Amino acid sequence: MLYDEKHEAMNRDDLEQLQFTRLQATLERAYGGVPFFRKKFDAAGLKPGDIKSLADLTKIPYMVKQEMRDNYPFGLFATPMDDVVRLHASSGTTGQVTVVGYTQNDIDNWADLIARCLTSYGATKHDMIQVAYGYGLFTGGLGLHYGAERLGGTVIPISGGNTRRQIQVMQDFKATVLCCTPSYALHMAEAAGEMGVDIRNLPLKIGVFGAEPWSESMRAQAEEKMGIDAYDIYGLSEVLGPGVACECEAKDGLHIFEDHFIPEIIDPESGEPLPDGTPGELVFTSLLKEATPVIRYRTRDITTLTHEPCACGRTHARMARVFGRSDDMLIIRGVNVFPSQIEDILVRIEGVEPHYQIIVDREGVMDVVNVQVEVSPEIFSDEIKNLEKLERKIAAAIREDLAIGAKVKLVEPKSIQRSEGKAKRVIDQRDLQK
Ligand code: DLL
Repeated sequence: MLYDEKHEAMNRDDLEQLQFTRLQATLERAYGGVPFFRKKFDAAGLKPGDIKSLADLTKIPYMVKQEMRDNYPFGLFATPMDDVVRLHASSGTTGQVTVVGYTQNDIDNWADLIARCLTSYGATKHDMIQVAYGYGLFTGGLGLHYGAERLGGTVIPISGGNTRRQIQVMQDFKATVLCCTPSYALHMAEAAGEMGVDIRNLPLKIGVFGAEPWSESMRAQAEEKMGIDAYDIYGLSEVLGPGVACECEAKDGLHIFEDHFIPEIIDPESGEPLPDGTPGELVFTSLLKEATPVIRYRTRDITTLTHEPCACGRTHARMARVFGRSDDMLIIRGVNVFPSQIEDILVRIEGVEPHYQIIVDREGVMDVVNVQVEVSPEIFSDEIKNLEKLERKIAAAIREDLAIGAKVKLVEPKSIQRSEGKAKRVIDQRDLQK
């Protein structure tokens, strides 16, 4: 089933024509309304009118997250604040936040795109949709919420957390669709088992999982343990929130809503465009967003694109599941964390050396973060109880600043391997490829 057959199954020529018309309007709006874009275009010697075809898009310089941070909070807004009806922010913590705005049209378009996703997973207005993504500045909860209402389903706006209550509500309200991160879904399945509830025997039939990398083996586990079909949903706050791309019944890549976004894949080192099938960094240009348009925004997500036809009838290009990042951002239980943020905390603590390693693993279904930190020889020869105290102090600082739990271990001076090039700060032992 297609929610918007006219746009989702458009033939390529018509789609490209539509993209170009919308691109021109976006460029005019950005150039006219946002000094940042005007400066950027002027510096490149470009005017919106110089973009005479979709191929000309490559003349425009890329946009990066740092530029969003530099313009915090509202510097990239293309509409007056009176027309902005909602704000969201990326899930990064202090210092890393980027703010995005939505006009009423933006909210309407977003709801339509989520309704498309839910339809492609087989949901209808008869469904009872439990939205267990976090509500708030994070786009997950409210994004899914409005889309589920647009579809006409019944929304349970439970937000994240309080797992026993999630299971109770799922059971009592007879939820048929569950929206949350894949790791939280697996955690729910475990918790249900402990409560003596077998989710397979409940009416739940569809999982709408995203916001973090996951794997085919996680899909298989979720489907088996919950008796559902689990589908991938992708998006990022800077570009929209959830609903930039979603899987269809074929579960063979995520259709990118190309009537709203132009995707590109580039070499993260050289910035050169790459052909279909070659892994690279995903770049998006928004075509309809009014409040915070993006032009050639580098997501840092690594994937491949394909324009091969899909069995479902949608003509939009597909991306493979995201299988890496071109920066070192980690997503720990849904919270975006940069190693540099951990480093900032360590350097504030006396006796700690700037040599550290972050080891991320998955125990059962939960992400576990171990931080190994070198200490000065004087500290290392101190009593065990003082070392333990210091470990607790660092862990508390990490929890307070970054909202993630980490196990901290102090290690001997010079025991962490030194690198000759870039330091390898992160060892990610979670196997997300399987
Ligand atoms: O995570 C939006 C979202 C909410 C998507 C709910 C899906 C469901 P941010 O907090 O800005 O927005 O984080 C965006 O999360 O650049 C990816 O690295 C990662 N990500 C999002 N969806 C997926 C996915 C939301 N399906 C960043 N698979 C993105 C892998 C994902 N990674």
